[in-house]
Amino acid sequence: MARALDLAARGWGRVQPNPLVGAVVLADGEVVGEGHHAEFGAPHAEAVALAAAGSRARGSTLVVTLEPCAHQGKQPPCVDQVIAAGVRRVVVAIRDPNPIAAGGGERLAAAGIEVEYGLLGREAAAQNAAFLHHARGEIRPFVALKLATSVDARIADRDRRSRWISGAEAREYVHWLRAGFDAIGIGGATARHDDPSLTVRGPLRPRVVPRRVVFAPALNLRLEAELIRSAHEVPTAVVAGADAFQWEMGRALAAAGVELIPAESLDEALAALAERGVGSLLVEGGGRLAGALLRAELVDRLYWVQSPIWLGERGVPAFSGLPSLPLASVERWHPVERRALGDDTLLVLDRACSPD
Ligand code: AOF
Ligand code: ZN
Repeated sequence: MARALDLAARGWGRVQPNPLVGAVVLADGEVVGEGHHAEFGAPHAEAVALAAAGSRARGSTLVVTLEPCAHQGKQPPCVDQVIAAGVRRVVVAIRDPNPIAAGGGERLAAAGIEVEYGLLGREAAAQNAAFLHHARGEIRPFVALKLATSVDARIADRDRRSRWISGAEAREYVHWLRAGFDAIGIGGATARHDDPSLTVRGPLRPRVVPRRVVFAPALNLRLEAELIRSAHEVPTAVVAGADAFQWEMGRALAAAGVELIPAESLDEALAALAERGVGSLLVEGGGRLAGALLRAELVDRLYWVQSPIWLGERGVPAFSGLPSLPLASVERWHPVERRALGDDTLLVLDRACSPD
């Protein structure tokens, strides 16, 4: 199953809003076929793995990260292919919560196939967090915060300089990460100070280029900013109060090709993004936007890259404006990944505990 999860991850940036799925066919203790869902609308992982196994799939065990589908969608139902291939046993990490596709396990069992659920279920749920978020009926986008900080959780030095807090591996990781999100967000102050381009510049080409979203309630932006200057090439939106767009700056942004999204609150902003097809949003700072999203309980996941430096008390805090609750009543988040990125450390935390 660990191998199937690794295979599934290869679909990152290419399959959303569909799930990441990986599958392995085992016969006589040996891997005889592997597959993953590689492209939105393309063959499902199980079909790819079974095709690779060929006749060796007869009597085999199919290990798959998501319950095989029972529906005719852009692809035929996987359960029919599993049954036709003569698979004896199917090991599933998580059930398919998509009501249209669900019920595959029961169909397999009815055909006399042994079905087990839950192996590495937590890991599989974490891998498909955005897909599961929407399957639960959530309308707003899946929201992740990505922050690169010092050991003392500062996102910039005392002069607000933040470039190169983290090292090359971490920056490469961020480009990979961006490719799997529908939108990349930042706050207005960060757009002004850092002038980032928020594009995907790694080896992984996303199927759909993530749109860039600047949350700038006061519309305090510079037209010369990289994000604005390139708005005709890379989709870019600015979220602000409806009144702000009446000003000169609103007209100038529209003329620069920026989409204006009126919203009076973060809730409204996320609803407006969802209406525009944004299912997942990666927010890359700054501290005020991060703090506001956390306060409003709108963050589902935190990608935290910590670098071995200290920026001190005058450095810019990663999360500003959070209430100081007594220890007994603070919410505990759940680590879903910890790993080294060069000298930096990646910690991924989920707010909700994924189901087993
Ligand atoms: C995938 N890839 O490997 C598996 C999926 O429209 P379709 O035919 O691509 O079906 C999409 C649904 O099929 C998806 O929401 C999920 O419930 C189920 N399984 N989907 O994209 C796969 N196994
Ligand atoms: Zn399928």
